[in-house]
Amino acid sequence: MTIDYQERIPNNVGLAENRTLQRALEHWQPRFLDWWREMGPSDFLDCDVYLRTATSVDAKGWASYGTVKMPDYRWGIFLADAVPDRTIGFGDEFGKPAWQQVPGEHRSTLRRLIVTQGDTEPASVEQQRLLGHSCPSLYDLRNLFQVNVEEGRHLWAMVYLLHAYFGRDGREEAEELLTRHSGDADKPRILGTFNEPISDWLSFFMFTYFTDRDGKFQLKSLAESGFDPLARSCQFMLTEEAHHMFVGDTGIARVVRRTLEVMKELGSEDPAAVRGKGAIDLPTIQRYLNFWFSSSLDLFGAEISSNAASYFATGIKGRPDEASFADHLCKEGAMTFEAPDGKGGVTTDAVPLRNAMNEAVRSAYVRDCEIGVKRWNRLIVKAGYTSELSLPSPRFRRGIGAWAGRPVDPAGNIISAAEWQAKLPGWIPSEADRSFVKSQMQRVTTPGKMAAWIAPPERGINNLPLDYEYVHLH
Ligand code: BYC
Repeated sequence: MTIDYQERIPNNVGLAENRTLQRALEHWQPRFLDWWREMGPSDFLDCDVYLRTATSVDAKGWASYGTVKMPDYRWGIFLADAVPDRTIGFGDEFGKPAWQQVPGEHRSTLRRLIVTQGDTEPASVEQQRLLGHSCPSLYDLRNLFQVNVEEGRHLWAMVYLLHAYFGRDGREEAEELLTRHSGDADKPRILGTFNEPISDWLSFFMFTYFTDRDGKFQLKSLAESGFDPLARSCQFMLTEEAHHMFVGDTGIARVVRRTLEVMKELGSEDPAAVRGKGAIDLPTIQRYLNFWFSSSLDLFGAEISSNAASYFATGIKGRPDEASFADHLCKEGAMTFEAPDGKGGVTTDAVPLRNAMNEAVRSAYVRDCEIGVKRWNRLIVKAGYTSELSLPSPRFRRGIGAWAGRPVDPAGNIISAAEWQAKLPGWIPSEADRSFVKSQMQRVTTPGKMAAWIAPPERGINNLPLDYEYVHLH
């Protein structure tokens, strides 16, 4: 379905036919723009950026590329096409018609999930707002801004649902989404990872690889929802999310490639020598990986969750690709997982499937994360080295669930609290690591040129050459 760009708020939801809703959203729009100017990419409002914008929601033809100033980006409301006679695909409501309105009994749960999802979107823009000042290339700067404007649109997607389906409470929640801020001591963002600072590009690539991938799994789960407008919103958001993970995956690969080049030039793997040449040594990359992977694991919630069981039972939130499972009821059976036994050992818990949904989705996420790690390791092997990057154990540095606050090393061994305290600084980026990485973040804005710590990408955007001026800075 083509999107109407003549409207003040581009949309494919027939906004013009619902004057009350249109007025409410037009009232929210200037607040969003104020937020963007204040909390979005700082000092780049006047730049011309080569961005893609959605023009239709079908899989092939949705992206149109052109030069835009970010505040003029056409943020809008786009739902994937409706599936005629769609039914709920899981839980106790299996086979019943999907809901076109919010069932009264699920109102507060759905609102809460939509708010939680919506909260992450502006949070990530806030986290990344200063990165433009230290971009390693114009290509990367453009990708950062593409990610930012699309996260802004994802916020629009959730705000539309709040306004259209949740009355006054929904409008109030939409306002609140612009008043909580990432890292704010008084009004932080809802989920932990979205309050972590992203003050260098290595963190940005880790975040887009690991945290946006949580986004993929959560959006896929919500795309199965019995609440059809939520399912269709998330379906379309997923097409945009794919590029964000690409930015992370290729970004980390390029950092690794550059490091390997420098190691070869030097004939040494010595981290200090690698740093001396302006590249980021592999152990530092591993520490950043440990930090963002462990933080992102918490975003799936606890292993045993009555919330998750009830989302599934009631048809509110399913599993990614629900159709690929044989059993959509999950009334029987259990999932086993290991938890600390409280005496320094490990015990195996069997949890009814519905209560273990968070863990099932987290396990699929871990498998997905491993794909990139294998790819980066292939680069290392190809360059003739034996070191490896690896995902730390999912027990490591957890803040949510059975392993929360437990002293566990990256290999998954339970250790003493004292050993944990002493060794943690070597497992995640230390202050010295962060200040070294930050010191390398020198802004490079000559078209086609890259900072010393990152290799060029394999190709440009939309078949344009690498030295295309993706952002015109004036
Ligand atoms: N931090 O039963 P439990 C994305 C809370 S990312 C703080 O274990 P549940 C994006 C939880 O809220 C995807 N609190 O968890 C990526 C609950 O609180 P209450 C975002 C946390 O409810 C990059 C309590 O702990 N989307 O899109 O089964 C850039 C115990 O709850 C955390 C969603 O998250 C945490 N990490 O599952 C831009 C989807 N984890 O009720 C965007 C919507 C748990 O005791 N959210 N808690 O006060 C959900 O589906 C669920 O809320 C969660 C938690 C999966 C997050």
